Amino acid sequence: MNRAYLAAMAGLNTWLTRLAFAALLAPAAAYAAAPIEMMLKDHKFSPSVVTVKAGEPFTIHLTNKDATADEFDSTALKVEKVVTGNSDGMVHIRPLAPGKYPFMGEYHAATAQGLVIAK
Ligand SMILES: [Cu+2]
Repeated sequence: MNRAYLAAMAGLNTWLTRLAFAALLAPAAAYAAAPIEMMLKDHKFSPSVVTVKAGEPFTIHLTNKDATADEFDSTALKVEKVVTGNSDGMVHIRPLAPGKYPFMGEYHAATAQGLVIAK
C-alpha cells in the first residue's frame, strides 16, 4: 500500500461516514413534521385555522371531545375522515400548493368550520 492509496482510502472513509450520517438523517427529515394537534369540542375546531408549509404532506391528529361523531371533511383538501364521539383519529393530507383550504365537520357544519393555510 503506497501513501497515495492510504490517502485515498482515508478520503473514502470520510466520505462513507458522511454518507452514513446522511442516510441516518434522511428518514428523520421525512418525519420531521409532528402531527398538528386539533380538537373538536361543542362542535367547533380548535385551532380552527392552521398554517402549514406548502409542498409537504402533513397529518392532523383530531381529538373529538364531543359525545357524537363528526367527519373532518374538505373538498379543497380532498379528504374525509370520520371520528367517532370521545375518540380521535389521524387525518392525512397531501402536499398543498400555497393557498387557503376550508374544511368542516360535516355532521355539524353550522359551527364546525376551519381553514388550512399553506404557505
Ligand atoms: Cu363527507
